[in-house]
Amino acid sequence: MERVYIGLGSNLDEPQEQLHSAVEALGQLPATTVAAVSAFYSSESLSPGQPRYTNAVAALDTTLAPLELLDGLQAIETAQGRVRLERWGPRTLDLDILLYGDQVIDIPRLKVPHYHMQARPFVLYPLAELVAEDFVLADRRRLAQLLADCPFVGLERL
Ligand code: PH2
Ligand code: MG
Ligand code: MG
Repeated sequence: MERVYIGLGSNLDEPQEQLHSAVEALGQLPATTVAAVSAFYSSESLSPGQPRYTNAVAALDTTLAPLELLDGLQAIETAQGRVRLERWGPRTLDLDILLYGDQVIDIPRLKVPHYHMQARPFVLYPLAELVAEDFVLADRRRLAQLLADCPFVGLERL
């Protein structure tokens, strides 16, 4: 059994509803339970000219292997109308594996810890709600240090 943290994001078609539906779908993945979900946060898109995002982080306990979990997440994205047109395009649902236990994974389909998560307030602040103060990421970075380097700017807790 591994503790896994998933980043959820949406900026199309009622983002808050998309996130609620996604949490329910995560709980229906085989061999997986949802242990906790953070508050939802609203922020500007990193890509200029796109609608605002709603983001959250969910903690899962699962015995799915990393790529089995990734397949499950991509099936949920597709079921909720995700269309992959352009990189970083607007999306109904984005589900990213942020952390998978204490594993570091670097294969073409999957990089864990998730690239860029250390600099994204809409990932770090919801994650911080779900873990202890002295939490250390799989690649040994301390969450407290990442938070100190990533101000709570432009983030609105919903
Ligand atoms: N995801 C992106 C691009 N830009 N901006 C915000 N605020 N939140 C996101 O989740 C996000 C983004 C691509 O994954
Ligand atoms: Mg993403
Ligand atoms: Mg993604």
